[in-house]
Amino acid sequence: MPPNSSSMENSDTILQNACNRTKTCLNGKWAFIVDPYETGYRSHRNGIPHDQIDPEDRSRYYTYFQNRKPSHQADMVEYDFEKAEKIDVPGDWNHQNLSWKLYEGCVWYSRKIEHTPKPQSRYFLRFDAANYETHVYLNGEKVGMHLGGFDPFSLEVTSILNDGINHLSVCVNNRREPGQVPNMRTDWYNYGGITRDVWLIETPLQFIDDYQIQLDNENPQQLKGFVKLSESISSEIILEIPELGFKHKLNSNSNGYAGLNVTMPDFQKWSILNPKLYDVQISTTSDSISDRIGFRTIKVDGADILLNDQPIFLRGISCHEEIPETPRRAHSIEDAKYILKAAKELHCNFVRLAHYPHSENVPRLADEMGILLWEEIPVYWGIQYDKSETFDQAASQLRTLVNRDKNRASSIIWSVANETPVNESRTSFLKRLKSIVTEIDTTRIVSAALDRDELDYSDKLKKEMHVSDPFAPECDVLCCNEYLGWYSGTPDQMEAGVKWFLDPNKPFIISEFGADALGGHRGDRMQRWTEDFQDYVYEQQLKMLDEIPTLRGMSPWILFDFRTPRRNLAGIQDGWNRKGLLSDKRIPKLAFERLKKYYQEKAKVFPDV
Ligand code: GCB
Repeated sequence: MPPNSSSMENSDTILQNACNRTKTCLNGKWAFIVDPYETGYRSHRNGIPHDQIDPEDRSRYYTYFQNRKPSHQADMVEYDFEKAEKIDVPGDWNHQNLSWKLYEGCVWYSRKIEHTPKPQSRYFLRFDAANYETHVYLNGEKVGMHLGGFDPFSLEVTSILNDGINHLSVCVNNRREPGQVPNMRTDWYNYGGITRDVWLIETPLQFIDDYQIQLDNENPQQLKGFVKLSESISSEIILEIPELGFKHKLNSNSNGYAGLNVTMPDFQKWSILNPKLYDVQISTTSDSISDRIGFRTIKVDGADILLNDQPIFLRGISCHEEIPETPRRAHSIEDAKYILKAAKELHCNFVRLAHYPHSENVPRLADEMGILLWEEIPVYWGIQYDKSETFDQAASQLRTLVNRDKNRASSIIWSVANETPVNESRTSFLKRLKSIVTEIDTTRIVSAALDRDELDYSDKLKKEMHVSDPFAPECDVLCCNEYLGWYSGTPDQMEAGVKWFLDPNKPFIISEFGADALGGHRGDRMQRWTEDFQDYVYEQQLKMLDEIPTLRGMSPWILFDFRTPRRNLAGIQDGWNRKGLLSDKRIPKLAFERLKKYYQEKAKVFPDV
């Protein structure tokens, strides 16, 4: 569907910490209609979306969002949500019915909401994610639309919500389009539907819309940030951390904004070894909200990454948000535990959340587990860097991610892109994305997974590596993906040594390396697709990386095998990328043990703080 710019989200509300607000959960069984010809969405004659046609001229037979019932026995209505199939929300549709496994296109969801709205309250429909283009209708009225598959959005419905039964209809379309972010080609599965929780959130008429409460990196006794109210009003705001006996009064200006810069009493810093979180309460005369926040500093000094002013090494792993055993898109807190616990078993202190924003459950759990995170948006490979609509979608996804997780201690790196082809429009695109991050958050590291200059897919390995991407100087930490021994040459060619030529004053992270191995497939270490070959690649990679003086971390590709329609080698791939250190059955491959041992040793040289 081409984006319908006339009906973007209906408010610019942030609803910071949405998960801890007064809310009604709308998860459960929803009615579901698969609508590949977009019959319920647009007119069959001219393709105009029904919701843009004058109600008088609309064909009343097909406007699914009106949820019509035949009014007499001769009346014609060609849909019926009551008789339609039922589907679990949240959850991708692909795993819920075999016939929807590879479906990409338009679907309709519908459910009733029984509610008694309070006169002194406002109401927002909150979708934690739906992939990719979503149109939301309540009681037959359009309340807004959203573009983006992995970012939350909130739509105000106060004036439409009736006392009693309300009818919610949601049209979701996951068809891949050239102008989207990501676009047509990725290396992951295009799970469709309402993939994360849905809530009806209640707020007072004037509420605390947003806040940022972080330590000042340069002055770590100082709490810095702001509180922003939903309305442009002057008001007293109270910030409390009860465990510390801390209470501080702020006054918002006439824009409803109050800057924060206050000395903290003695407190314990959040760290990998002691992921201490404090209950933080913010209140006004009309609203109050509570969050759990950890206070730490993160910065770069020469080639070091400093957590609370102490050098750290990021013992990482990359992961997709997928449960391979089903397989399905992951979304819940239990799913987040499944993934992060596996990373802990590998002795990781760092996880790269590739290649799109993962559910908010992940950073919240990582906060509790003391795991550091890389967060990213799907500016991936060759998207349309010269199109302003594409930039707007990337910018909106990035803004939403940074706003959502800017109070999470675990989140330390914002990545604006992955493996993007170097040219002028792409570099200016990435620079503009970086400035979007720094407008919101100056307390974290900004980077992108770049390519090395010697990018080739030949069977002979180059011996010297450089990263002179023009976006590299913009990155606080230099991050590079490389597949030496897999896509370039073979692991035996690495024995002779590969040298990296890098800025000696910047930390370096290898954001990806790896090799495919079918779990349980054993053989000669030079036999491709075996666990032995993958292990050999890891052996050579780790030897090579240890020679790089500025190396401060790595996130090899990848924790689990993952589904991807790009990988079609029968008997080996069968629709899976096999670079997981754990198979799709969660069984460790040889390289899992090798990396784990390497990390255990690394932790002795670079102890966690
Ligand atoms: C990459 C991509 C990642 C792919 C991986 C691969 O460089 O960043 O998304 O899945 O390579 O396995 O080829």
